[in-house]
Amino acid sequence: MKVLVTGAGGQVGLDLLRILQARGDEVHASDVTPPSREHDVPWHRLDVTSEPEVSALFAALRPELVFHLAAILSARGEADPMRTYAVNQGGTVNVLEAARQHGTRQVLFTSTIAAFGPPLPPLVPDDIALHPTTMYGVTKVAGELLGDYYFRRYGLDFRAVRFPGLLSAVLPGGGTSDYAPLMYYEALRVGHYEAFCRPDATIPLMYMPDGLRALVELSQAPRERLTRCVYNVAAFSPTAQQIADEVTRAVPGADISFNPDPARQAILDSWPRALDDSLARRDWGWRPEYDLPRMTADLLPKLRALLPRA
Ligand code: AKB
Repeated sequence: MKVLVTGAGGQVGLDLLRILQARGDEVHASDVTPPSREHDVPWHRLDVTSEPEVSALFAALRPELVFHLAAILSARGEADPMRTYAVNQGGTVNVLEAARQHGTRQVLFTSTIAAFGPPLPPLVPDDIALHPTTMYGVTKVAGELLGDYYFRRYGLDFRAVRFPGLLSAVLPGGGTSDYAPLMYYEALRVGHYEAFCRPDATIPLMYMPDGLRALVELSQAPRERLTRCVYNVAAFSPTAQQIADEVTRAVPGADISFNPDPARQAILDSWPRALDDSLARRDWGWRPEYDLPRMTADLLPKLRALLPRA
């Protein structure tokens, strides 16, 4: 199958390319910047905000399946809301319209816990009023609604997951959930990390292999089993202190401290503490494999291999 990944140079894209290649797809990567890591797939320079560029690439490739990952995350998005609007919202409508015009069968979209905002119950279901507090969240809600529109209006098979904060050996760029991966990364790299959140900050988190599996499994699910286009997916919801304890247990001598940044803490406070993913479990058999200790055991050796302690 011919697959196009937008935003392929980001935290999710680089790992997704390998999985798609391993299953034998003809994979095409695209991003506005050149790849930061070795790869052996065709790499297309693509600015998703440019409708002519997006349309030309779709016309040339005619991808059957598209993973649309290109986006600016929450913290970086607050530094430049207009650019975030252009990339996240303009980029998504350009991709959906090009998919419709050039015969793409399915578009997978990565939404987020940032789509939600207060007031929220302790366990947040799929269907609840959406009050995002960041431009990133606003544009992800719009992306969900646009995809749903293209599905109902044109029959484009649009599917999306609402991701928790993701952790992997690839560092994220510009997210508010970054305190979690940075605890591991900096503990190994320099032996200490000052987190920009409170110790009791609690949001849903997920280890990347589960996140990638969620994308691939949702893509493969028979459409007739799906009762919606957009699904919550969840794994674990530790407090920041629990992550710090886990890191200091696994990296003896590491010092994790807290110095909350009011703006980023306010974003974290506006997000769900835990997600109800029962509809994903029921409709397409979603199950996470990693909790916090299992993730730590798998992630640390991978980070150690990349990062000899300074
Ligand atoms: C962010 O922090 O902006 C992202 C997200 C939770 O979607 N990692």
